Amino acid sequence: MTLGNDLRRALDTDQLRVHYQPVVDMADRRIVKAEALLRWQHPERGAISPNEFIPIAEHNGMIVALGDWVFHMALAQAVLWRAQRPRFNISVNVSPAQLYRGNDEQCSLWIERYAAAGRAGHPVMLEITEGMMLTADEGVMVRLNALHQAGIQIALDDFGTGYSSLSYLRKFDLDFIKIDQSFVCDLEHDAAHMALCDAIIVMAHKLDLKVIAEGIETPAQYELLRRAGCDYGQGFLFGRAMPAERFGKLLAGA
Ligand code: G
Ligand code: G
Ligand code: MN
Ligand code: NA
Repeated sequence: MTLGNDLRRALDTDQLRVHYQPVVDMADRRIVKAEALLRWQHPERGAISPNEFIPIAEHNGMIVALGDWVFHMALAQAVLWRAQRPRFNISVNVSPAQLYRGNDEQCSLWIERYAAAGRAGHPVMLEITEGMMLTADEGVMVRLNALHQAGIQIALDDFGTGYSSLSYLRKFDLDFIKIDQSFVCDLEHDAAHMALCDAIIVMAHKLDLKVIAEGIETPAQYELLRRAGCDYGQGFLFGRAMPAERFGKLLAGA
């Protein structure tokens, strides 16, 4: 049995879960967003990282069904949580393969469901990576722009790690950039990384984009980024990705 075949069955047999990692407002550390992250509990092999199974899903086409499922789950969850926390939203990672030719139907469906869920206030947004855009064709751009025009916000993930980070800021209609965790992890010891974060935040704001810093693990990193004007933060300091039930309790208590 290959992992690819197992993955086809995983979705139908309840082995997959969507976990949620908190994203806080840097001003007061209140949870205002979450990132949806897939988890797979394989019956024999135990937990398998998305780093391992997402590429397989992209290769065998499963990514379309998987991605659709995550979008659906995140949207439903966001609508629920917005009842207790207005403006709360959830970001969903998107693979380029989901936006290739032939997937217009999926895009239309997302837009429809999104509109039905009440798009005012943006219950979900999409995360795309710079890496993903390397392989993007014209159709991918067209579909992304259609989603954006329907009110679905877009974040550029892993910012700073790609080939041509800056050119993407011109090519797409974006709302957020997410500073990659590799720039954040040693912020308090590395003046160059601090300078890069400072510059990214200033530039983003001039372009009317909000900034989410990823991988914040220490109070010092939080404080430095807060003072630099970073809008939102994500990382183990605020919480790891967790099951929906636990996230709901955290929201209710915080
Ligand atoms: O949560 P973790 O650090 O293990 O995630 C590893 C990688 O898997 C991250 O780069 C993340 O973006 C990716 N990933 C997690 N869930 C999804 C998903 O639903 N769709 C896609 N395309 N990637 C995902
Ligand atoms: O590639 P993407 O940014 O979508 O993936 C996010 C990944 O980063 C997830 O796998 C998540 O588990 C991981 N992550 C989130 N916060 C932290 C953190 O504070 N430190 C580290 N090392 N990893 C983190
Ligand atoms: Mn992401
Ligand atoms: Na990232």
